[in-house]
Amino acid sequence: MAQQQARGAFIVFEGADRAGKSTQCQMLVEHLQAQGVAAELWRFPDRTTPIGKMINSYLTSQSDIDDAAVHLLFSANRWEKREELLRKLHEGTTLVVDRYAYSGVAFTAAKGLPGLDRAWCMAPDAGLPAPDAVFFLCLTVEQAAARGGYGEERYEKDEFQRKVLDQFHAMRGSSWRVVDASQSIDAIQQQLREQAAAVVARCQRGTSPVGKLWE
Ligand code: 2DT
Ligand code: MG
Repeated sequence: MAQQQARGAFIVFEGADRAGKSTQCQMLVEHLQAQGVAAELWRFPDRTTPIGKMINSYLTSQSDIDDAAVHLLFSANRWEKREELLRKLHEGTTLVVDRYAYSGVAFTAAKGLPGLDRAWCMAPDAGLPAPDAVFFLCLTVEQAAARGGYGEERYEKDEFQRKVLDQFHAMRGSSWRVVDASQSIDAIQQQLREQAAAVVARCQRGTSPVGKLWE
């Protein structure tokens, strides 16, 4: 059997808006770097690419795009980063990624549109690199609302967020670590660091090649 290469870990953060994903991602990356682990913070959508700019204009309601078409743009935004993502992992860099294909499926499927069911939503992401772990920051809509208002972007509404959460829960798989996001920032971070250390160590041993969605 061919010797597998040591590589970086691919860690995805998911969860509803206001669960603290961005704060926790940032803290985790800084912690890993301080430990001497090569690590980068990524996020999807990546609004800096030409496709990402179209997505940004949709999310900020500067443009309307057909629901199916915009779903494919979100997926294309991941595909266009695929090569760089794999290269970084194989160079040994751990990637901590704020949202990925699970958000893609959850947000479109939550619209409940005819023809755009979960299976349709999953199809365009099939074959993308699969994360080694998904950290799901779990917060109820009531707890999220108590943290103050949502922003101004499309999707940032209680009723819709509730449907998104239902979709996330329906997708939970074996690589998911569910973290209670109602705890203090430091308590959450402590748990994430322990979980991340195990995933990073496993990938450094070089025994687990990068998987593919939705296998
Ligand atoms: P933030 O930049 O605040 O995370 O908001 N979304 C995201 C989708 O609808 N499909 C996707 O594939 C992804 C990655 C979630 C981005 C918003 O875009 C939604 C919230
Ligand atoms: Mg947001």
